[in-house]
Amino acid sequence: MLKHSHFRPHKVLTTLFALALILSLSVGGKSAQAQAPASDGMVCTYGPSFSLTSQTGYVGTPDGNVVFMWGLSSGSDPFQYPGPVLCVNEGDTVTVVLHNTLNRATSLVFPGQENVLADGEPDGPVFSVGGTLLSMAKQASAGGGSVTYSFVATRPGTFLYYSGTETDIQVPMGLFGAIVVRPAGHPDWLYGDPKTAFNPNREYIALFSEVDPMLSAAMEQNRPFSARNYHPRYWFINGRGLPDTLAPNYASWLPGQPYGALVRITPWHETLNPLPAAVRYLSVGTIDYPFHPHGNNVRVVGRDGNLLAGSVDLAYDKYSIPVGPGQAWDTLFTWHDPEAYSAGNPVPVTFANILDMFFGTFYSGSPYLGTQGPVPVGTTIQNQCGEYYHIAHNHALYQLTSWGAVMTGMGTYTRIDPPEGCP
Ligand SMILES: [Cu+2]
Repeated sequence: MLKHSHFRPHKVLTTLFALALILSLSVGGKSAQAQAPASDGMVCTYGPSFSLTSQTGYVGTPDGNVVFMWGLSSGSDPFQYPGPVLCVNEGDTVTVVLHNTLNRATSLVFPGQENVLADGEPDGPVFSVGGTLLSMAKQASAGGGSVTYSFVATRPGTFLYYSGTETDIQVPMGLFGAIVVRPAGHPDWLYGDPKTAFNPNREYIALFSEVDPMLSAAMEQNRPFSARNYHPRYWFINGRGLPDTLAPNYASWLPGQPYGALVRITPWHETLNPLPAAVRYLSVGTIDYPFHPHGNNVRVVGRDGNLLAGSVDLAYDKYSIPVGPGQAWDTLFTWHDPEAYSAGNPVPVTFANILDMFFGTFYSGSPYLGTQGPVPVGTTIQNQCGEYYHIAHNHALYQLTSWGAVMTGMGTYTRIDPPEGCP
């Protein structure tokens, strides 16, 4: 049903794509809620001192399954997957106290951070007396152990933290999260360069992960699991699969999966909306995820804590964002409305009779941004003000499934609001 087009689609195509996707979503019986402004966007847990507690819990998947997982929560918060987004400023001395309630030792590593200390001593790999590698970092022992890690956040960017113990088990089981380091004095820049400025009301994160339910079952039942049998069946953004990715942050029906993944944007306008959105892409998966905001480019301005600039600006526009394991891509996202179609400047095609059309729950009833039109009686409509919805997804289409359920998994929407905003 989803026909792919690798050029910037005409707005009519945009609308039709959205319709096709809405059609596919509406058969899932699990429709997502429309978004209120405060309910989307990156959720920061502010530091620079953090307390993370490892614990067990369950996540819901789009095929109706419930999967046992591990997760890291802030302080005494209940189980969540993934861990909190730790937001700090460049130059901060960051401390993370890990409290371990699991029945096995665990630890945390902070790739991209230098001179990490564990309980005040330089951190590093831990070996047994016989020389076997036990962990990449000092461990918090099973059933109540703790370790205090600290480092100075010397460079802006987007980073990961994750378990340094049994990483082939503990990372896919959920012991990971993101760290956002904001440039000193400029919280609304991605890096210490004005070219990376973004609209602070339009800041997003897309943390990609995957889950093998057989690994989860083995851990729940305390059975051994061989990494050679690893076979992921679920692919997530911020811990949720489509259509749950569209639901608000802290949706009550997703208690262990607090973070949504809807990217909300307003068309570029010289005075009303001159700044782009920021989208920070990260992955803890095992292979590349060729993600794209379907039909739109992003501007890649940084990778793994490195501003793409030297003596010249090295930022570039990119259609597919193939986020590899452990990588971070810092991007700016702008949406243009070049044709400015409206009732007074109509789309030059003939529309089908209303009886020959299928209306998904997010369609406004009009092809014009900011306009709501008639939909057949009885149609459920979640469109709020004539906004558009447009797919953004992993282009490896088997990863746009949930154990075979198509058009779920690693996908979300871009929501395009009218320039005057949405009441
Ligand atoms: Cu696509």
